[in-house]
Amino acid sequence: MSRIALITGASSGIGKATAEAFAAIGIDLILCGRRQERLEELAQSLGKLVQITVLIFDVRNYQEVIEAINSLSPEWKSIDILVNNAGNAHGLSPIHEGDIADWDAMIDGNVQGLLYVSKAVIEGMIERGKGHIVNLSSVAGKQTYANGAVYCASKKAVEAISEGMRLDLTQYGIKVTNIAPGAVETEFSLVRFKGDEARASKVYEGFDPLLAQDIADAIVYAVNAPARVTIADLTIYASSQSAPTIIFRK
Ligand code: 8X3
Repeated sequence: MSRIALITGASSGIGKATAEAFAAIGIDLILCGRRQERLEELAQSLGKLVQITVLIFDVRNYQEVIEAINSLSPEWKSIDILVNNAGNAHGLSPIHEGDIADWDAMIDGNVQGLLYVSKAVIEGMIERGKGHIVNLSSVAGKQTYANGAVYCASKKAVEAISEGMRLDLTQYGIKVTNIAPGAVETEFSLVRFKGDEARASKVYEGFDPLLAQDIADAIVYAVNAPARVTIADLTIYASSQSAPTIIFRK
């Protein structure tokens, strides 16, 4: 019987790359997100390799989360791996110039959303006495940088939640892995800079940024580790990067 993984934010970036990497090793997928068309497209292409189901919901809305998870059949509810990938940065500005809507989006999406989905999935993992939760943090959760206080705070919260989950859930046979990527070239900067392509592409200029696939590879490593092994924490930088905002560019 193959494993089942639920991936949030599966329509693009690290979530999509993880779906592709999981499909390649035979893990059945529950693809979650808000962009139905993209998810259906991904489901169609990966459906040649594994069983797929698609759930459309916003992680920030607890009711939507619960209804979506409850709509799964008993077989699909038996989730082995939860990848809490959904999350974004919104804006990059000094704290006194921060936009309240940006703050809400980051705290609600990156922190509350992760908690809501986890709550909906953990119960079943405890009943089955097994499971693996992979939380996507960031190097921003390790080190705060100027103009990023709220995004960094949201990712520090993810770090704390990963630690807390591990403390509370290890006794039930549930592994918790926290992954902190550095500069990954995805839609991340485009979202942060509200569609400003010129500004977003500058972030990845003059060096080789990480690819979403690099992070997916690390996630595969964590979920394929032997039963006796928990990969607790991985921090992954681009090889030209030594801290969140220190990048050696050509
Ligand atoms: C993304 C990495 O350094 O832009 O989480 O915050 S960083």
